[in-house]
Amino acid sequence: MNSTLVDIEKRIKEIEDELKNTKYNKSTEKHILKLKARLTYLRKELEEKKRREKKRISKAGIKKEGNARVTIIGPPSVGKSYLFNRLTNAKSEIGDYPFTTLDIHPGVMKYKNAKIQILDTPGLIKGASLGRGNGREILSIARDSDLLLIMVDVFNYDLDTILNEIYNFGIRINKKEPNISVRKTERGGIKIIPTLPLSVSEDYLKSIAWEFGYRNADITIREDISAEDFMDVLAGNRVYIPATLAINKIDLVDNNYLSQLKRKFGKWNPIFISASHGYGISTLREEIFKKVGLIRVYLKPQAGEIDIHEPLILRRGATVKDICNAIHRDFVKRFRYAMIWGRSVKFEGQHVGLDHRVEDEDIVRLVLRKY
Ligand SMILES: Nc1nc2c(ncn2[C@@H]2O[C@H](COP(=O)(O)OP(=O)(O)OP(=O)(O)O)[C@@H](O)[C@H]2O)c(=O)[nH]1
Ligand SMILES: [Mg+2]
Repeated sequence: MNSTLVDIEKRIKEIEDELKNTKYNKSTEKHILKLKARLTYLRKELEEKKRREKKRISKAGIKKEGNARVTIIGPPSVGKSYLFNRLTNAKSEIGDYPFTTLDIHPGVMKYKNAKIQILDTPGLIKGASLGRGNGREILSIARDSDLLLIMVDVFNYDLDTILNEIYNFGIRINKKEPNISVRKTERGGIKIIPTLPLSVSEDYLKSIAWEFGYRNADITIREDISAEDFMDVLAGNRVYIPATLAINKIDLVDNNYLSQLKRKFGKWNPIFISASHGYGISTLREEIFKKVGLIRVYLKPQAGEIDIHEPLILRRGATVKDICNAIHRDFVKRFRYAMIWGRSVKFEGQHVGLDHRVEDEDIVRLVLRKY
């Protein structure tokens, strides 16, 4: 680690400490916000420095496979590998000691015609986002996933540490990207242009933008946001990913204990499982399928029945063009129009073009030129 990295980390630590020791009230509000903005800025700088340095560090470099990618992430020994072995065709070592898994392992879960890549990762520990325990490799691969499967167990459920590390690495879970656009300008200072009333004052937002180095910019804000949301947008390297919480080893506790956990983690809608006994696994598979954002489209051949057993699996937001490409390279060239029955159209059998977006369970018939 070079000295600048250490420097930045030291400054981050100092600001974090100051934040911890500053009581929140009207008179400190502004100062706190400034500290937070600086913190975000420093974290971003740290991030970039580390990224540049990363070339040195071995990359996990795991090829994507299938229709979507899910990363299992959680503290050591909660049963990630046990679950991974159950969900996929692959094998990962299981052990009753922490850090049994040292590398990231890929496997594939087949479900409802979809192939979903699942990644088993080493236990995530405090400081992971700064590189402890292969943390950056784990979080890098998590950033590049369609879903995070956050896993804890009935005794080891320090979710806050995991969430903190995820957050500090620029991953925002179960949240949409804030609807803000930033346009740098030549002059005129920082202009905040809200399209609706905001709960954060414009002056605050301006001072944050200033901290981030903006001097002239038009910033359009199209929804009510928090100061954090705003910083995320200015920082610019955030990813927004859905997450599901699984709580493992329920075979070890009684119903009373489980009810307490349910209350504690209620807002997460966790899935309670036992990887070793198999409880809750089918619910979890279904949840994964739903949350990774896949849709099923049934193709209607020119003549004959729809093959409802064999849907085509696509990503949410896919268009007719994607369907063509998924079937045959030539189909886009030969495409005349498509007919659709289902949620994406106003009336049954509607004719649409290549850019039309399909929805889950649409029935699609492609009408093509002869060659
Ligand atoms: N009772 C019970 N034990 C489990 C369950 N799932 C896993 N275990 C045990 O928990 C221990 C850890 O399991 P692993 O799958 O290796 O845990 P891990 O999260 O992959 O651990 P690391 O790779 O070290 O991070 C092993 O002794 C497993 O047999 C479960 O559902 N119930
Ligand atoms: Mg493991």
